[in-house]
Amino acid sequence: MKKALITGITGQDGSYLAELLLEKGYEVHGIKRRASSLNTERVDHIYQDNHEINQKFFLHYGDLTDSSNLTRILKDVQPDEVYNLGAQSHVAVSFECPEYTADVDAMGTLRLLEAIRFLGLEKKTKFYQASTSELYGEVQETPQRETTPFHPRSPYAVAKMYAYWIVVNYRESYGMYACNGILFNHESPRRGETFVTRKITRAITNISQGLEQCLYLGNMDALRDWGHAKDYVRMQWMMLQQDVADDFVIATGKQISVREFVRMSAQNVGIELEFTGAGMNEIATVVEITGDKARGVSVGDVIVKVDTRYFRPAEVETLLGDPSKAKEKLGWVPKITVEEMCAEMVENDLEKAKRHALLKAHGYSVSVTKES
Ligand code: NDP
Ligand code: GDR
Repeated sequence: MKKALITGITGQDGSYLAELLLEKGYEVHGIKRRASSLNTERVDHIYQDNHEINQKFFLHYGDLTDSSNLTRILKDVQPDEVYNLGAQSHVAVSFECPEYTADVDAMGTLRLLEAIRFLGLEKKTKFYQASTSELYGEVQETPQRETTPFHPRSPYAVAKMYAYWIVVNYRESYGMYACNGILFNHESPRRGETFVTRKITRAITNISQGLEQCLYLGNMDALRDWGHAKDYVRMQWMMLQQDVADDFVIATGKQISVREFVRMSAQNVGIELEFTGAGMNEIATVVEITGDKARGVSVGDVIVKVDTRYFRPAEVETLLGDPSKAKEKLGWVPKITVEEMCAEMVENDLEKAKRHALLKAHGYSVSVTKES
């Protein structure tokens, strides 16, 4: 039975990857951080405690900033595969916490690689690094492929650039099976609430139920190549099943703007929006309502506005990936379109919003977190 160790198992990708590996018969170990409140919601459905027989799923307390902890976990687990998904993964937050982001995202990767080497596991343990399209930043070529030069535009992207190159370096220096998946944005109902797609689907569904009045966004012109996390974790596993380690771009090859994602989300609850104004003054007004999903809004309501607080000191305006290499060499193609993914996210958030609205209607106090 193969053993895998996943950092960031409590995150979006970590939870989908853990499910996939358990299905494939792996023993799955994950590193979770100590938090003052429970942070395992995304993996609670696959959690097994140590009283169960044939336990296949294990969680270890740990942190990418703690070398001794990482070394001890690797020594105990002796994994065949390590998936380094743990990170301070929010680009805007990295401008607020640049040093911490570098420590976790850049140094954390080095700590893991060094621990593998220190324990003499470099010929046994295969290593996957969660690299990112943010490396391309100020894009030098469209679409972006494995050979496109990097120009990172945030402390997050700069930290991930170090991680990318240290992975390549350990592969070249020590013959480690270590590879980078250069993943473009991928989302799901499990996406963190402060990333733009989930922020939009939560707010639109809350607004549709009368729980919120207005969604405030930053740069709605930003263009992204959005895929589904389930498709992307399949590729993370595939990358570690090859004879020779290599780096791959993982993307859909299509892009839409943040504005289009708002429009699409609203349409999924029967709201037709008209966008007027530009830049800081852009707004979206409800011009038509169909069906019975959006009971909390009326025609004429302004439900989207711009708040400059969400603008970033340096923006990545456009990202579009070319996944040809992954298709040709690994036979990987994404199965879920952005339209299908958006519909799934809206459906999931609409269920939650309806439950909240029902509780509110029966006199229970409901707090809807809006800050993101
Ligand atoms: P999430 O933000 O959902 O998950 C990040 C995970 O890292 C969480 O489990 C988090 O723990 C954990 N983590 C954060 N800080 C530390 C730390 N100091 N030590 C150990 N673990 C830590 O990210 P995603 O699942 O979306 O992304 C997975 C990886 O892929 C990340 O590295 C991200 O940068 C990268 N990536 C993501 C893309 C995307 O579009 N989703 C695209 C390209 C790359 P906790 O739950 O406690 O916060
Ligand atoms: P990104 O994702 O920065 O691409 O990083 P995010 O969803 O945060 O932003 C995408 C684009 O939307 C614009 N935007 C807003 N973003 C947020 N979060 N909140 C807003 O209110 C808002 N308004 C507009 C942003 O400016 C940006 O252009 C994600 C993360 O998962 C990284 O870890 C990963 O490496 C990259 O994707 C690929």
